[in-house]
Amino acid sequence: MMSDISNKRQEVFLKGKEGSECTINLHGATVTSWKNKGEEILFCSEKALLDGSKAVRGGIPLVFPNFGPWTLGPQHGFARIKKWREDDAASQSGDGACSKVFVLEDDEETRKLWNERFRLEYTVKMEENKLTTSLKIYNKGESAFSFTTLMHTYFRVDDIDKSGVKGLKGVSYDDKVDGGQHVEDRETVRIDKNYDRIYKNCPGPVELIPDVDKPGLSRKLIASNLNDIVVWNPWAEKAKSMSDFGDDEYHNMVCVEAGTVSEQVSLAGNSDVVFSQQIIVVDQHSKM
Ligand code: TA6
Repeated sequence: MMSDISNKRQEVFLKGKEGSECTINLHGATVTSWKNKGEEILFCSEKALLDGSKAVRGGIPLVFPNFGPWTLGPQHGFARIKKWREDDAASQSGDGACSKVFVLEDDEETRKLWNERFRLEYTVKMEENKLTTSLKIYNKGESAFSFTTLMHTYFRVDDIDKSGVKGLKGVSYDDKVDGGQHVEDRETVRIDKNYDRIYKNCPGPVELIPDVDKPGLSRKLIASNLNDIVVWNPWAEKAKSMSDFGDDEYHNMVCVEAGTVSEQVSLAGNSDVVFSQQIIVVDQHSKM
């Protein structure tokens, strides 16, 4: 008898050596945890809902087919709140890597919102010191469709006041809090208030430095086809307004999100495109 799976955790695990483990919830195919050699790299709110009632507040929610407020449906689109299925046949493991593949296709519910035929194939690959998330988007229809997409990665930090983001100097950004367009002039962006910025057409990898007093430690984000970087922290006031986020949890997270959001992507009928990010744990002090 089919259980009511919408109310149960539907988790899939990738297990590696030395305490490395990745957890993916079929709700939104959301990576909810990545422990690299036992160290949790991602942030997931203790109040996050995993029962399918709303997007997971943490990990790596997937944004498709629309980043931000959407006249046709829920903010950030439906991909992060739909139930995905695991493609068992595509799972792989060996030579120090293991991966799982998840699939979402259009259905009556999505077509009511966005009348397009699509197939999404999402691959989560875990290696030592690296997590790669790749999203392949197929347009199953005959005519082109347009979308924006983003990997909404929540990184864990011990203390937001000590953290910083490198690699954004000289990049223009839309400031969604204070308004206007600006150019970043800092080598390291420090977060000291509500940040909600879209850095556009970033030339290269960005790095999250969890503690600027330990510059040898970072999380390097190398994106492919995802040229915009969103930096977000709700800070104190917004944190209090979020029921699935602890009032003080803003101290322990920062979102650094690779996406293509500043312009719509047009995908021709019967074709596909791949977007991916590599998150690399850098520890320059570790033994080579
Ligand atoms: O990525 C930044 C952002 O667009 C913010 O504006 C904020 O809304 C955040 O996403 C979280 O959105 P959510 O719909 O998950 O509450």
